[in-house]
Amino acid sequence: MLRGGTSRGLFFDARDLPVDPAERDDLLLRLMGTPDPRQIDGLGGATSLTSKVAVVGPSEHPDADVDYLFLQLGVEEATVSDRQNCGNVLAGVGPFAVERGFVAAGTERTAVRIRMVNSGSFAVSTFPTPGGRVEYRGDVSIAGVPGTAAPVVLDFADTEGSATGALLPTRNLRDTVDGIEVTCVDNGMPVVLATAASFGLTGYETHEELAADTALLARVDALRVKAGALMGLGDVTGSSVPKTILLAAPADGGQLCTRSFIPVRPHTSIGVLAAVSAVTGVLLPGAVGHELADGWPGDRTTVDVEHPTGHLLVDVVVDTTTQPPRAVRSGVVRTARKLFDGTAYPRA
Ligand code: NQM
Repeated sequence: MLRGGTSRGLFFDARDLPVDPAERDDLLLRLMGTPDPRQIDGLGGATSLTSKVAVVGPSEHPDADVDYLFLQLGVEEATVSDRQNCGNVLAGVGPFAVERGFVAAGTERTAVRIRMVNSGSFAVSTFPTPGGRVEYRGDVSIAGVPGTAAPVVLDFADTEGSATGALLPTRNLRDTVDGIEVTCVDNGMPVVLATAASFGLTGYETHEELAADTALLARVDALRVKAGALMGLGDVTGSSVPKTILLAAPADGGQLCTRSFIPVRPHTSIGVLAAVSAVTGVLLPGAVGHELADGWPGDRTTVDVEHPTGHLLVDVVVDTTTQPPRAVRSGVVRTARKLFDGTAYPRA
């Protein structure tokens, strides 16, 4: 069990799990304690951010050392979904690959090339391994995690169209859904961008205020179900994607203020690839929220994204000279920590 960024997950050697996906999913649900709002009889933490699974094994792809399949388990619903990536759990994959001997550690740091099986895209994870052992201790702090830890630097390539096949899955820079102007983007995570103002919000509401606003959550869900169909995702009722992200001008020294919904409950911070996708959208002239990028420094690619519990710095490069625009690269710094290594016992 590792914390990866602001998520926590169970990490498996792919060879230890049943090959049949239905059998695998049944086992994972029983290990996690799903379905149950408290997951009292399993290892889940009673939120979607702590009901995550990484299935990791050596890769046969020439450009990757390991394959990483991400699975999102439900909490109250007995669901297991491979429809989305998770850039937070990804932070634990490199260290886990070294711990399990899938990759030989360097003497100072190790770079692990990871194929994200969910989307067929690639990430390189670089982290300290002094003396050939993973060092989790360090002085980097990330919003939403107490204390400090060693940095895990994640670089992404080929994330555009991760779940939908296109950076702009509706083929439009803007669509109108339920009378609200949206931009739908998929650069690692399919997201629906709208301004907080279009929902009658400031964008600076706390997580608790948003979570208590059941009428708002119903509107967010209705919007994303319609947008999901426009994005070619079919009927996304009950599916973990797309996510909705509401945008506002920065209010805390950052460059973009966000409130995201995963997919309906508000996030306490923001997903890594969700933030990459949001920034990608805002960088596109004509997209919803692009006016917020007016004052962004032209010579820097690092964007400081505000969220309910702090800031996330993401690096995004988009080529807007082509039609349609192309995502070039993106990156983020996370931390990870091994929490527990042992034998888990599934509910019968
Ligand atoms: O967008 C939450 C998270 C995520 C996903 C979610 C993520 C990402 O914060 O890359 O990390 O979207 O359910 O872990």
